[in-house]
Amino acid sequence: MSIDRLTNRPIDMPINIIEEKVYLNKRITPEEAIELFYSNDIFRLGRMASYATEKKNKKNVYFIHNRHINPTNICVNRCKFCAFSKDKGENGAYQLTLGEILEKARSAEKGVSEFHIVGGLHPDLPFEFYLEMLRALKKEFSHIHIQAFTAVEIDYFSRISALPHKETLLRLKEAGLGSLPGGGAEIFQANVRNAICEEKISGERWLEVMEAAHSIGLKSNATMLYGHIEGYEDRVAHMSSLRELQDRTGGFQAFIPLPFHPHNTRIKRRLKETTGMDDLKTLAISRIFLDNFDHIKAFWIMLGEKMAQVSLSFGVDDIDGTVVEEKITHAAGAKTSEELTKEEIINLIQKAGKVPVERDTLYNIIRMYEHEHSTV
Ligand code: V47
Ligand code: SF4
Repeated sequence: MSIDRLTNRPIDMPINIIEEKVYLNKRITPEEAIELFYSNDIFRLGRMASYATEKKNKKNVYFIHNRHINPTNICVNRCKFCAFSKDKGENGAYQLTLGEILEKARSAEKGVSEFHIVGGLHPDLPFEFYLEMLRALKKEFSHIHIQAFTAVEIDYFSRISALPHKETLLRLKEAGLGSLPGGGAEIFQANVRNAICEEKISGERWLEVMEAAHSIGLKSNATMLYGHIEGYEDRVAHMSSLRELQDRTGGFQAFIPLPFHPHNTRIKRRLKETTGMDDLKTLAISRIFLDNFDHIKAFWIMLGEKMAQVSLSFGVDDIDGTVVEEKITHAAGAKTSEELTKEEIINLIQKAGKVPVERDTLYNIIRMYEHEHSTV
């Protein structure tokens, strides 16, 4: 057994064995994924991840013309890592009326194809409010896809309406819900989850909601919040649960690792932001490990534009979208802007040597920018 010079860790599984499996299109095991996390051979990880993504997506990098709307930051959960949420009545707490939500939707640029809507678990708003919101948005913007409500919100709606998950989702779908975003997943492992968000539904329940959504034809994404108190083993266990569910349902579209932003949060153990090395490793390993996910997304708002651009050489094939207004990460100290124009996104992708592809929420191609070159 040899010793890794950088980490001083025994190497009992040389990377070239894992590498061989990747290039033979074989699934890697959780143990092998953990081994990759302990490696600092970032170029090797990038080559493997690029191989894995190009097999699925060629040189295409997807983005969407979207607008985020957060109807309320009032939340009964108050997760320790969340700087966005407030108690009712607290300074800075807000709750948009239906009219204000519609105003935000009306302010969206021409060409927007998706509204991305997530918010806190409000103590008093009835389930009917959310159904009404979907109906009103669909009535005025029938052509715009609504991707809304994390699995955590869906479970909350099911509790306040006393309906099973599937019935809750069916009613939302009937009112206009098009798909689910991937939030609320955090880290599924109970010891970590209890330490950072003890009021939140368990990892098992998050997966049950997604299974119910997939069973009625609603696609979804899946996230992982990393860089707080979890270890590499927790990240891999989290991704293993997602890979297992995806084998059964095929309903996940993109996996989105979200780097923890520590400012104004109640997680004191780690006040530093994630490093570039950790961000690239996590994205690359997720691409290699989640062989049944079509897309790995770098949410540029959280990663920063430059890191998101570099990640396109580390397995990422989706860079999210125009966003316009972002409250969750900015409450926790994000320094990125809240909006990128389509032109700026196209430029980032082209300058990384990839082909920008504007997509809709379900990855139907709206336009490819194969032959255009910007000057910046
Ligand atoms: O679930 C909260 C995360 C998520 C912090 O599906 C934080 O396409 C970092 O899920 N530092 C909500 N992250 C956002 C989300 C999302 C974003 C963009 C695209 C999609 C998609 C989904 O934000 C939460 C939580 O994991 N979050 N606080 C923080 N301090
Ligand atoms: Fe509420 Fe979501 Fe923030 Fe947790 S992460 S406190 S559930 S808004």
